[in-house]
Amino acid sequence: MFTNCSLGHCHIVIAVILWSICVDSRKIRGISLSYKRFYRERKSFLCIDGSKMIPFDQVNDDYCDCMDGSDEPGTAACPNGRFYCTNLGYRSHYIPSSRVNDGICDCCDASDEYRSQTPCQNTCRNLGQRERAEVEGQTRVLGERLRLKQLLIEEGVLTWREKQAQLRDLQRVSDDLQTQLDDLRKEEARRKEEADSLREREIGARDTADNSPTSPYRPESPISVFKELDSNRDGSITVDEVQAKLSPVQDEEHALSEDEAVKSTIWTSMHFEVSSLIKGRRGVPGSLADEDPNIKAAVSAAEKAAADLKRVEDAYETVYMEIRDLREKLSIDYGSEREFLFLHNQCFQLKVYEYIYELCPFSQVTQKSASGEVVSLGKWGSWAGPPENPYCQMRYESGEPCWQGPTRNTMVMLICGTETALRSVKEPSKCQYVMELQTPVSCQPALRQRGIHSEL
Ligand code: MAN
Repeated sequence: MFTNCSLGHCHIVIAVILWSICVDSRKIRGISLSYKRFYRERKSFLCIDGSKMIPFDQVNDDYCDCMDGSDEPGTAACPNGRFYCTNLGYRSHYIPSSRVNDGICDCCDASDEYRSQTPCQNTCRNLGQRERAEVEGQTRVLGERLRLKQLLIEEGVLTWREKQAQLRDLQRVSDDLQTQLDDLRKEEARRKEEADSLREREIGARDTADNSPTSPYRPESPISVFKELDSNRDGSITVDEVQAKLSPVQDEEHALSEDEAVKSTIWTSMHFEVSSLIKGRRGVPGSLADEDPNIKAAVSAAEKAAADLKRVEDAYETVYMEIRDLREKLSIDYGSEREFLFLHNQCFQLKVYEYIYELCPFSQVTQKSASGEVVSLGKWGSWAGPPENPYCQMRYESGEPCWQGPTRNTMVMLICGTETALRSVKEPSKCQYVMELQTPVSCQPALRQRGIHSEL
């Protein structure tokens, strides 16, 4: 390079090169836009921590003056200095100043190797493009997962509403049946009453007929006849009493013989017995009264309504318990979304080595060995995530006791994914299991494109 030049000429060239290197290194490099204001060329420079004032030509002179290293952003002189890679087209970041001109390309815009022999290329554009494509892909996937999550939330809300509506319908049907049953029971009672009073009237009419003058020996009613015959009121009728009553005229010719008096007494008491039987029949279940087809129809209608009501009440109870169970398990009243409802009544399996693991959310976890033996790894316990997101972990507890160990427990971690599936099962310590259940309902709209910038 210097072969064709005179010595004086060479001196000038060398001086220019040295000066340009000096100026180059003094050029304020490695600072971000927001820090530029501290490095405006003036007579003096105030260290950014305010600890010291130095002449401005000591900035980037490869000698560390400020405690915070702020006077040497573009050199490796300060041990705590940091160099800002602007990296236009990609992500800006700081590197320790010690890496400046160390022969290794740290900044993708090559700004950290401004005086080294290493030929660094500016790769920021490519990196930025690649990362943007990646982020776009991830955003698309996340968008899809969030869309699925939304569908599951809607499905859950729908299921919940359906269950509530089912409960309301059952309540309504039960109320209607209760009213019907009440009416039928009233009708049954009315018909029985009617039948009873009809019988009363029949008996009354028969008694009147018995007492009529055309049948002098038929008493009006068994009790009154008895009373009349029992003249000494001792509660029994003797032949004498009957003879005295039925032959009032002291006429030997018409007086009853003893035999006639006995027959009459027997007849009276039989009449009394039969009448009492008829009277006692009133309202006795299984008695002749229930054979009345009118009453029988009313009884069976009421019985049918009672059976229907029982069926509906049982169904109501089942749905009511199911809702209560879901409400508690899913913590629906305490912030959980209904998206977890779709997990209810589903089971997920995964084979790991010789075991088939099965997770039935909100119910239980089991482990089936090759021999077919099924062991409980825990029953639904509670949500177990951290307070800020309790619904990202489930605890299943009190499974089968482990031989010479604790009872089996399982922790299920819910992770974001497109499909809902059991992704892994581990046993980090004996009989303590950890599962990963992947599902879109665990996706959060949190992934944000990290600060790629194309302008300063
Ligand atoms: C079975 C399985 C295992 C467990 C051992 C403990 O083999 O349940 O997961 O570690 O029992 O004895």
